[in-house]
Amino acid sequence: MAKYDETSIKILEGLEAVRKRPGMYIGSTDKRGMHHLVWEIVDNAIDEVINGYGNHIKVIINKDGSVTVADNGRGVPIGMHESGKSTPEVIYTILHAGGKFSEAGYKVSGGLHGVGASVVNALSKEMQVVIYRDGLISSIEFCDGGKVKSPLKTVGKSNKTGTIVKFLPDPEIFKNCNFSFTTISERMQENAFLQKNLTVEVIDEADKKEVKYHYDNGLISFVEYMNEDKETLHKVINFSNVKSKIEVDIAMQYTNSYNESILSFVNNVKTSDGGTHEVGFKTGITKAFNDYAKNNNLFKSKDGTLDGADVREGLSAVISLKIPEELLQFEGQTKGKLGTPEARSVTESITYESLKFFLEENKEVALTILDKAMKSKVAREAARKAREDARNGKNKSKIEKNLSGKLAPAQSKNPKINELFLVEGNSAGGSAKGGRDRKFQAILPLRGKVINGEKASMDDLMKNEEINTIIHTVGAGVGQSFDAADSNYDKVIIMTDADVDGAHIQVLLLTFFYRYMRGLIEAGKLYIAMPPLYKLEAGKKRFYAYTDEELNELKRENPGKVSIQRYKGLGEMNPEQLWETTMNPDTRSLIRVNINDASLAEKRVSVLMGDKVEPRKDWINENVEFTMEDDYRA
Ligand code: 28F
Repeated sequence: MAKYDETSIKILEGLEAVRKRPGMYIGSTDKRGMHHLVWEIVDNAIDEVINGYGNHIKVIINKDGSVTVADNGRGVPIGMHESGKSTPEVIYTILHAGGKFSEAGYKVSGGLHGVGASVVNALSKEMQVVIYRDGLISSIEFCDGGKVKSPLKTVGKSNKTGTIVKFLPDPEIFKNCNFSFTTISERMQENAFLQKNLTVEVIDEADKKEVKYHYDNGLISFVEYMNEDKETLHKVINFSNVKSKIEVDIAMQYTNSYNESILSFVNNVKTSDGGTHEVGFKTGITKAFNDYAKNNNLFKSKDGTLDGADVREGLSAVISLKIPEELLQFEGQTKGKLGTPEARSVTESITYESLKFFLEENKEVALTILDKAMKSKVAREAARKAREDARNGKNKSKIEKNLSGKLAPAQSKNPKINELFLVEGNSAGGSAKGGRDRKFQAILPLRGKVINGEKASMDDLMKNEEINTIIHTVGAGVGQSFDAADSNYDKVIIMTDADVDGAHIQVLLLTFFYRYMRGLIEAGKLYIAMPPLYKLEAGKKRFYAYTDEELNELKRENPGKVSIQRYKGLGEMNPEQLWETTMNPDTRSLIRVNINDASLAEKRVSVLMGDKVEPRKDWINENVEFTMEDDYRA
């Protein structure tokens, strides 16, 4: 490795630019953007570990809203830079001082992140960096978006090495945000899965919560974790190999569920949109299983083949590649898709060869998986036929009759403005029909509990009346044929009671949308309505509170005699009240359902929907927030 060179730091732009347009650097200034600050700092610590320095990373959410990240790597160099400033000052105040990760001979990690620590500083009210290195403890402090408050100075002596960064996001930039222990610990756990020697700790000082992750079995543990609440068909299959300088490590396991869940990483950075490595993996497993089936006469007809989708039913897999910098290529707007062409052929051949060998050695496992794949093939062919029948007008009148009884359609036929409310229960449906603006709002009351999306197969789902009605009302197809552009509605809004049952129905519906109409979520068209929890009347004035805090505030603002009603269900509101509080675009709040992390959503969905009761109970009590990230006021 080349010696790092402090002159290699490039000085490109001032921190002002970052403060002017934060979105350009961290995506957004909501909760997600604020967490991005943590990832930037954590990624630097991870890089140090990937390079073989240090094995422990700690993240602390402090009581004052700041975050501390610490590693036990080499410590940021503390010498002087040619500019007359200390190296840490340069690194933390000059944008793209990330010469660090390339010219400095410091091996690149992901190549995806790395807009760097200076961006975090630019967007922080306070930042402190403490460095353990060269027998010294050195500290530098910044404030107000990267102004030096106290230059680098020695504050003590120590034989330890490492870097500690503490920062407080600027409240003027991140409004009403706070750090989430769950979000941070989930991401850190992922890091621990990918880096066998790493121990991570996450501590929430405010809520007194603490977790520690360390996995000796890496990807195997990752897949076991993904399938924790599912019924698995065999032990995790794990293989790895290196070809053309590309290192491939894969773990995979089938469950009795109907869903596939493939996660991929390149140099420890998640490739959310897949890319050439995923394509190669899929081709590799399809070939390996087809070969095996053919060679063992498992096909009924001579020209039988299994589709990729059949071979992936019930599959959970993690693909991790290490690619040298010169071969790295990312695509897509968020650079979450691997473009490197070699990654495709390398992953395909490693997968094919390793799996072929495995199947030959493990006949029982091979037959179990193939039996499932064959069943999938039969079911999918049946579903395809049913869809074709529907397209050709068969059964059409039946569907329309079904719809006409339940759906209260909007007068407008404009998919750019129309809204569809999915309403729990018939009585609430009645209020919603009475209260809505019929010009653009349609109401679909749902009876009973919607079918469980995790356990049901596509076939079962299509037979369920509630689900069928939703599919036909939205009118944009389902599963692989779903296209959000065909949706009859700009917003599909789930409206349930604000109680545990309501939360459960929400989750069932979310599961269904997540599995079978994911495009609707990705297009930002799925919402959750927020009915008020309380009505407070003071004299002639009437107020609504959506949280307990709001209620307390209202009580403070209206001293004296007040009457408070707690709404147990939507049905308790009359149509006018429901309109005013929950449906009127001028006064309501909606939560936009936002799945930014399929793996975690997947995990949550299976915790909730899987066979085991305990995790489900805990989840409902703790996480009514689910995958809803931003509070979107429409
Ligand atoms: C809590 C966050 O940021 N850890 C880091 C290092 C180590 C080196 C380094 C970082 C040198 C010249 C830029 C040390 N010794 N944790 C962290 N640990 N950065 S950030 O180098 C930065 C470059 O320009 C390091 C030798 N080489 C590199």
